[in-house]
Amino acid sequence: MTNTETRIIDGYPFIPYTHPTYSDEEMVRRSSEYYLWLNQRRTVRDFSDRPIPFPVIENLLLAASTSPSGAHKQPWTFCVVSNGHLKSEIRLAAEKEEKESYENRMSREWLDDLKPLQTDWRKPFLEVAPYLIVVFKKAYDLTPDGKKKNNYYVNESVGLACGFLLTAIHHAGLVALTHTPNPMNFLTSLLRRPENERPFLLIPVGYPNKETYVPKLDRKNLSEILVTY
Ligand code: IYR
Repeated sequence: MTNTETRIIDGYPFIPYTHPTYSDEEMVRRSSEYYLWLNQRRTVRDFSDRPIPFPVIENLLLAASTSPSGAHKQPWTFCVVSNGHLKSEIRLAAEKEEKESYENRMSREWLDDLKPLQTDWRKPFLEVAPYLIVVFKKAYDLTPDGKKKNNYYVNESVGLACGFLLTAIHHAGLVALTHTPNPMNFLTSLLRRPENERPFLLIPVGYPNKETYVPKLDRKNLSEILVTY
């Protein structure tokens, strides 16, 4: 019988935690299989407009929200946009900023670095993808009576949640794009977010279009990313 009893430590409840463990061989096999599966994830810019059931999106966000966060503050809000009119407004505003960025704000080096990806200021996926998940970070929380409550390691926390979200999307058989229109404050006004929230990432989710191509890119190998001591 496993112990399911809550223990009170210094006035705070703790519950027993168990997690399956594996033999060394099994761990090598499982970790390798997971890597091979995750390595098939690609950022996709060419979406189909095929609809996705909303419960899928809800599950993806539940998965994202299992991410660790500073002091367990969960400093994130996920705005999900499927309304065609709003998607068009987002596209229009994003393209306005992106055009300015590509034509005047980004350095030559940056533009050259993007050439292998063949991106430009046009963002049709903002209207085509069935859902846009706009992730906001909460710089601080607001109590119902308007008091500010601190959040901690907000960028790390929300970045981790977005990573969890991307793997969940991959697991569901869907694709995503981590889009960062710059600046993105137009999302605060278009989505009428409160003053404590800042846009973090815009993630279109959907099926890839038929005959989608992605850039032929290599990932760094272990010797480039691993230092052992
Ligand atoms: N935000 C622009 C530019 C862009 C920047 C990076 I760094 C990328 O990896 C890809 C694009 C855009 O979304 O096109």
